[in-house]
Amino acid sequence: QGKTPACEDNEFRAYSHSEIARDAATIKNSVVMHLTTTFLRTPDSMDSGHAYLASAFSVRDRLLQRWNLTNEYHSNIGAKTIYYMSLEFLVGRTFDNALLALQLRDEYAGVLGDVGFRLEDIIDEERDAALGNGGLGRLAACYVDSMASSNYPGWGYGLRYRYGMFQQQIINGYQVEAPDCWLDSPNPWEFPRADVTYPVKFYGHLVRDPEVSYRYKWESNVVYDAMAFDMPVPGYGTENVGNIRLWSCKTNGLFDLNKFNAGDYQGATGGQVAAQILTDVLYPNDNTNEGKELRLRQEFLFCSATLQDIIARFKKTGKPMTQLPELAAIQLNDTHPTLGIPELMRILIDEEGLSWDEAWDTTTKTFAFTNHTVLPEAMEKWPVPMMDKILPRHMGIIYDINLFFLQSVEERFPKDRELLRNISIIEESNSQQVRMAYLACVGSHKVNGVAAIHSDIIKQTIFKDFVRIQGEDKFINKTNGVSPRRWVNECNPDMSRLITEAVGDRSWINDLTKLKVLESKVDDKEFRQSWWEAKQKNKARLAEYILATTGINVSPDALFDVQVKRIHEYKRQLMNILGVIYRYHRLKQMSAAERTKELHRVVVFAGKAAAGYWVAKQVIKLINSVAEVVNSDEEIGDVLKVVFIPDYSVTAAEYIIPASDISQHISTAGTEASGTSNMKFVLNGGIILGTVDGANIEIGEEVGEEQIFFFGCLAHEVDEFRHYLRFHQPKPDEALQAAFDMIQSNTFGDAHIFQPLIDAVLCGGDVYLLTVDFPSYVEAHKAVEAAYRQHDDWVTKSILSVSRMAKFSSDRAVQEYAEEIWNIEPAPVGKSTV
Ligand code: GPK
Repeated sequence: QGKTPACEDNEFRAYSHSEIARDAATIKNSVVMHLTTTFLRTPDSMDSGHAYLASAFSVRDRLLQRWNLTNEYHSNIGAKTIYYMSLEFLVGRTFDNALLALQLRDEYAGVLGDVGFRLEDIIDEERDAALGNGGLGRLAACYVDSMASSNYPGWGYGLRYRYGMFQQQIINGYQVEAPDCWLDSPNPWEFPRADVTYPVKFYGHLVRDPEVSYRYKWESNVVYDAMAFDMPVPGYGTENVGNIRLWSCKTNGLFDLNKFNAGDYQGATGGQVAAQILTDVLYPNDNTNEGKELRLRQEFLFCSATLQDIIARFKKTGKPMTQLPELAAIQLNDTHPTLGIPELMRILIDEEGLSWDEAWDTTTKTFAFTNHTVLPEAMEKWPVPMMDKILPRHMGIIYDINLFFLQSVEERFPKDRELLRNISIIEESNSQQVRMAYLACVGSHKVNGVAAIHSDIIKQTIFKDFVRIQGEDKFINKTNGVSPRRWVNECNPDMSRLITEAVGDRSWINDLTKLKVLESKVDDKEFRQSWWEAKQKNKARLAEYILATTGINVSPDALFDVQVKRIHEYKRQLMNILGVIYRYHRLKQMSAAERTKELHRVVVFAGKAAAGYWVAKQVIKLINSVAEVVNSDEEIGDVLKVVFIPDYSVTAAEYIIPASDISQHISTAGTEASGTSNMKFVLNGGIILGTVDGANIEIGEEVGEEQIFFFGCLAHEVDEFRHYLRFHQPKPDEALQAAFDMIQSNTFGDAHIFQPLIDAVLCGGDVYLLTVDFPSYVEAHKAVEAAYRQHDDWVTKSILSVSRMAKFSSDRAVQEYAEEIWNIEPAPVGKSTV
């Protein structure tokens, strides 16, 4: 109504389909146009910031054009689409990634070079999109990258947080959090969609349908508008462009003009403030559930807007709602988006008029669920009274889902009260709680873990009874993967050039099985030399980065020993720094002559602690205190350096990972679901020092035991050790005791501040088994050192490892999901460009 009809002009259509020319003059023209008309600057007043923005907008033009063509094509052929729902997308930067995908990097470097800018400096002007905490959020970003590059019609759905992952400052050795105001400067990589806006309701009351007992009308006057912002996701070597659609709370309609006119200015904007906060901040929790009411409302805003959008798109086909699973597959990235299940039920029953059984069948065929952790503190549970107040209709639907589920179980296992209590979606504790993992499991047709060991563990623990009831086939494994575009080609140009030479072309970037040819290069002297030099160059680049961010000078000739990830007790950064302290202790005992024989080592840490995680923050303080003492000890010099790089991010990882010789993945066995940086390190020619946990195990299987350093107790031994340590005093070995002694004698400042860390081991039952694993950890380090001294063998390990890493591409992972869970096929737009 009131809108012009679709365009009948074929010239218009032809223009929209003809690809923008790729020559230097066209690029230059487009950059200048954006500089002058999008940013109101002249070439004479162009600084590197505006050079970035103008270039980025000109690249974005190309992406948006392809975005349109991709969506037009997919809707024309009626392609089934995968919707990846995730509260986190840890995207990082886009400019370089897009230039590589479009294969226009050299062209842009040339054009910018003509006006006196280095492409590397321009790339550095971009801020990370840090809408995630760690592995889970980065996995989501890698998966949409793979969907686009493998031509699967796929969208990510998430929230457009105004403040992403906080910026970490280190002040006096402590972490201090500052807001990440990433949207303060223009963001070329999002496209606002004012016309894609949905109302999302909260609170209110229910009116029962007079005819159908389970159908309700939900009435409330608390309604917020969620507006879409689209982030194009360039596919590499294809014309497909994917999309991440992020919701932002729109507040204009909530301005209270009457209150304003009456002089109540604060009251006038109160409603706006209440709404906006819903999409203001990313909760900085990794592997922990905070259980805050605002978080629940955030999750619902996300789920409701997303489901409304998916259904609106489906309804354009005119097909009956029961056919939704034929055109849409929805993947739940952990339990955070689980409210999508009752929200779809509500829409289908209350608004679309389906029967309960039709709605349930449609819902369970549409949803699938990925679990990412077994840590009890991470399990999402919401108090029933809270859910009932905020989402009365959904609470009712969850009760009914639970009732029907328990009835069906009761039929098959009559009188097993304990079984019913164990599997109930409602936990009958003092105050009732909704167990989101159980709801996600019951409402999905497939449940998967993220590495083989993890998928086994969830079948034996949290989902044990569900396996018995719903059958083995529902519970499967999908080992994680990482994008070779960002995590090799983009972050490691020198090694990538070598691989391209060995393979003969760039096809490996979309097909890591091609890495196999590296195996034939392992004895090629020249190749080996270049391989080593590429690593040394990456180490020199990291040394510069370390100097710039910490002021510490490190030598690229040392062994680079890296642990970068969220700070968490289960990841055991504490064990690492205790190992460093023990090393320092030994070095101090040696004569100067003995010390000259020691292998030089740079120990690098980086990672953020959740703002409220006190123990993790003390670990950061301890690392920085040790660094300060060790680095200024003239006796030690370059033999040992300790570095904590502040503000770990995707971009920091792109500097750090290609420069590592050895990286540590040392979680207590059975606690790290998969890990994904382990894959990135090995793909960049680094070697792992790790426990028999998560994807370390499968990496070891692929690269061979010569190429990985394992230590520590095994997952099936953990319970027994923990049980023992609950009743017996843990006994640190001499090495660990020496480290404790050094701390307690105030070597690293006032020992009192670190005593709680020691107490957690000696008096708190040593839950993460430091006393158990420390001796083998020290031995493993010795083995690493001996191996690194055999320079030639080390290069062999590095090349062989990379050649055997095909399995850990996110392309392989996404293909498995597509075939075994989503039932969806690639739909390439136009021709391949590789
Ligand atoms: C798991 F439960 C969670 C979480 O809240 N955040 C998060 O990043 C991680 N994860 C696991 O800890 C990793 O082992 C895993 O590789 C990653 O998710 C992706 O699956």
